[in-house]
Amino acid sequence: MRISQKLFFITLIFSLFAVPQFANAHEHKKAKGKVSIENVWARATFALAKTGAVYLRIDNASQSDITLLSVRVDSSVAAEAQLHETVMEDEMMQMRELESGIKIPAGTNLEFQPGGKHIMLMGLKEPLRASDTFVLTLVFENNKIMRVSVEIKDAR
Ligand SMILES: [Cu+2]
Repeated sequence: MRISQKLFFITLIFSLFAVPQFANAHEHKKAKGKVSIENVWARATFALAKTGAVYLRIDNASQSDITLLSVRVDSSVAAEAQLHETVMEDEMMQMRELESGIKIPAGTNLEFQPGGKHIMLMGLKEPLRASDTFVLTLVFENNKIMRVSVEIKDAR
């Protein structure tokens, strides 16, 4: 096997085993030493919306620092997904893309929430309808990939 094929298979195997743990409101199981993605949801949009936002929490209970590099959704959901932060500029709330990703030190959490860091969907193909779901792919450093199901909620 050539090196590139080997790398492909290693990546594939990793992504098969990197099944994220979904948080459950009633039971809080947290495996020690793992990276888990919790409370994944997106806000339902109005009919003609071209952008949407996804929120979630990344719990890095592992011994190593990790870096979230980028996020992706299928092109049937949106043209692009970006990591954004909200900042105050000239007394105005502005959004800025975090192009070099976000580091999550070992033993810490990263929270994406309304008014703060969020995952922005640009060029929505269809509005996000409450109770629908779609898949979000999180790409970490070292070719580590996690896929989570995003639940769309009516949060007005
Ligand atoms: Cu944004």
